[in-house]
Amino acid sequence: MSAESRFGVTGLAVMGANIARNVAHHGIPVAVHNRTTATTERFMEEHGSEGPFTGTHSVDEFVAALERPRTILLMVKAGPPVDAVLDELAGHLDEGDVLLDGGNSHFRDTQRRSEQIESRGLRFVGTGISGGEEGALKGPSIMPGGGTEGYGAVEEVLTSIAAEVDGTPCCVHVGPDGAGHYVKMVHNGIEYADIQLIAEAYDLLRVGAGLEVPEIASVFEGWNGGDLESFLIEITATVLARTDERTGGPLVDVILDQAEQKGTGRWTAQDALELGVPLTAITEAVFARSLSALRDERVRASSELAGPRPGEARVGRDLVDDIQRALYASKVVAYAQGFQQMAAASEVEGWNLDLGAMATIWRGGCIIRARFLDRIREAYDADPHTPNLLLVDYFRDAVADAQDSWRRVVAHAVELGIAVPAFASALAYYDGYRRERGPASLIQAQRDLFGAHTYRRVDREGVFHTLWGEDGAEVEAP
Ligand code: NBP
Repeated sequence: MSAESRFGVTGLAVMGANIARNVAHHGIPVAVHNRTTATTERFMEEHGSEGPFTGTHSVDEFVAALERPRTILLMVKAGPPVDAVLDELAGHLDEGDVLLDGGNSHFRDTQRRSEQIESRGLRFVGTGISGGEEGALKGPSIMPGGGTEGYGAVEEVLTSIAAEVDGTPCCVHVGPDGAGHYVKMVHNGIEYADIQLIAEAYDLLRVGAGLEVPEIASVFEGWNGGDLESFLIEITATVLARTDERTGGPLVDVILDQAEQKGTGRWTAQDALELGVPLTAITEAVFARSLSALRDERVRASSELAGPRPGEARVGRDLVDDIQRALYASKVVAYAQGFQQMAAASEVEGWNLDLGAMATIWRGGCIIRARFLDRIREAYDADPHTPNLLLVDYFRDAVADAQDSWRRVVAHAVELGIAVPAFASALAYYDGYRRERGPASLIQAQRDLFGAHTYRRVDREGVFHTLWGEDGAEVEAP
């Protein structure tokens, strides 16, 4: 077999197959491979005529089909399969060849693999890819990490297959080793929060404002024409407008209310705990999915636990407008928290992440593409060290305008017994963040009393401990 393919893809399940097709649709010769050869044969039968593909049936054949330096994208199941495939391929490659992992790998695994692969003279590009099945085929948002030389070898292919917004490809070299997969992880975490906030808004519109499902679909369609314009708001309108053929009612009403998760939201929350970043909205979204999964318990609790006594629900446009503003303000908080987490990780890992560039490459191809990502990019262009997006004029003013509505919605939800964990925690974060002095002084005092953990004072330097049980004297701790 002659080495005529510029790019290789191994792993031809839905994501890998669509990325390989995307590459070929751009006229780039691509060699394809899959552990189970029948899958490769099926791929070639179905798509072989779409572009310059070479179907291969063994790792030897696959590697031989590639120009040097070889560039190979792995799109196999995250976890041990990635290590198995990397190990097998590395034994067939030459110095300077580049391996990309495009799956949802944990960034710590990517850091470990970078070291292992690079120590064998190869290059490793841990790459976050967002956009699902359709994005993979038509243009995803791509977040490559790893060293600059490895990225340099694949930049042309990656930027040509990425989504494009205003002539800018949604692909940028994010930073060293695991940075690409880290940013993809936070992206997914933000997606969890965004989806949860929309679910809460829907619940409020339905149970709180008393709207019918088709009316709610129209509300979301209207919201998509304004500041909330985004892929997720758009698809919410589409989903709510869909009728179930069997029952004739809204399809959403016959779908089981148990949300599943694959783990990237949980990883984001876990890492926020490690970093000490207050990532409340994403974490609440993860817990809300966990709660939804306890269906049997919820069904029992619904008949045994008392809720508020039915009062007068405030029906009408006022509440709908309030919910729109509350959703927007809560989204700003969720995004501000996610960007703060990336900034914190960048600092700890020494990645030097360009946060404005992250907002730029999420504008197209991916699930959280939204109008206001342009505003986030502008904020970081103006000040790359912005400590929190809530402090940027545009978002500060938008949240200030929305806050009365936001408070009414959360209060109303509490009165009506509608659970709005993400709306409420986003508001609690906002209120906590804007407090010059909060109640943590009491926590510090308690910790000092029961564990002699010491405290600092507002009026003097140093670390202090109070002899609580004795004479009450304060002593300076060493
Ligand atoms: P899957 O995650 O379902 O993985 C299936 C592929 O892995 C098949 O090609 C399979 O080969 C291969 N594989 C497995 Br399983 N074990 C292997 C092993 N030990 N050695 C070699 N190959 C092995 O595929 P997917 O749904 O296309 O997702 C691929 C990656 O992309 C995953 O990491 C996933 O999390 C990520 N993903 C991203 C998005 C997104 O929006 N970005 C969406 C969906 C998935 P076989 O055919 O021989 O079994």
